[in-house]
Amino acid sequence: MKSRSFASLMEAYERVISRPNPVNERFYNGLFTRYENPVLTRQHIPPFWMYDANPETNPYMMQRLPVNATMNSGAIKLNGKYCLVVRVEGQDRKSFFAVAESDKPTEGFRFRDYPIMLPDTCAEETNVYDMRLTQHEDGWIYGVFCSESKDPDNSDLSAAVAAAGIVCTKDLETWERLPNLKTLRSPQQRNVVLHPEFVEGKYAFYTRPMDDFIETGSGGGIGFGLCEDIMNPVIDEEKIISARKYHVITEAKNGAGATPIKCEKGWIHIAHGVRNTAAGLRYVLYAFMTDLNDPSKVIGEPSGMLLGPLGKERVGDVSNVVFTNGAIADDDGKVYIYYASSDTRMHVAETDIGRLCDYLLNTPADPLRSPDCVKQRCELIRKNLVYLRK
Ligand code: M1P
Repeated sequence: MKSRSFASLMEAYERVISRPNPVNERFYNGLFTRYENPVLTRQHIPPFWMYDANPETNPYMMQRLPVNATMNSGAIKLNGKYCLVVRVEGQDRKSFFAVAESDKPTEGFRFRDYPIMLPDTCAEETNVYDMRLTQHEDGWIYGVFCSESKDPDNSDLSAAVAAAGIVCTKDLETWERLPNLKTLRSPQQRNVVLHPEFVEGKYAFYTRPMDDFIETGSGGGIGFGLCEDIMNPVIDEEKIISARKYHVITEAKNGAGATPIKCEKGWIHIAHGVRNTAAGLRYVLYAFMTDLNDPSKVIGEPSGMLLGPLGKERVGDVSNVVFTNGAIADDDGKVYIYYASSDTRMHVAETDIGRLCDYLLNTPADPLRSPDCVKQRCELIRKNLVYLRK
């Protein structure tokens, strides 16, 4: 094979970054727009993160530290830029965080020169991933992420413990580490999100109680808990606000996703739901709305999924998965939902507050049984036929 020059690798990388991302015109559901291309793939990784650029020490111009995936990203608009804190996974299976930013919400994302160096405060912490970013009313931007360690009490090599790590920043450049969140009644936590406002004068977290690393066990769904002091974050009571149920999209597990978006009608939550199939776990996005004054009270809960994997999105390292941990509500009312497909690459779906509110408040709830689903559909057909045959 012919070795390439580092300059040609840089040219190919620049072509990927500047590639336009047209709307996917074949897709329509009245709720959101999909785009043709992912917004981030491993091709968006700067070559100088992977290759040794010096041909004297790298005569074959070979990748020395390859990257496997760019996925589950926290999102925030900061100083006019659309910023993603991306979960970058090396080929060594370890994830780390890196900021990719763009002047446009749907294309042009470029990584900053260096990944984030998180303060390394715990020798047992082996992997970190899936950061949710919250611009809190206390003035700080918080990042809440999964901090994973080997389970010291289990001889099974794959047994792990998941906890919620917390960092804070003002600029996504300098990060301070806070103690991990303690939930007194749940041994493990993943998919924890900090609410952007104080509730009853306290910090409010969406949690996902789990008995085990993979299985949530008795963990009944997305929880909600208050904590007095973010510098010593402890939650003693978690109230389940979005429960798992038999034969719905959240049967196996669910988890909070993007930081809730505030609008006139309530708080918009975009989460993920998981069910089991003969082909393995299937992850989809779903949404619900909670009360403006009590973000733990659900006031809109449409039936089924908001967004599922489509076409090429279905295939990747962990196939049949879509996952979100970041959305940006823009000043003009548009909402960009950043989601990863199959634990491999990042996409964006575009919608707006008006559509999301209509979806959340006017889509019927899941009637939970097939006969009632048919009745629900027949009622829609009946109304339509009356209207159309007038
Ligand atoms: O592989 C799919 C997802 O699995 C986990 O989600 P959950 O905690 O709900 O099982 C996460 O590890 C996530 O990173 C991953 O995308």
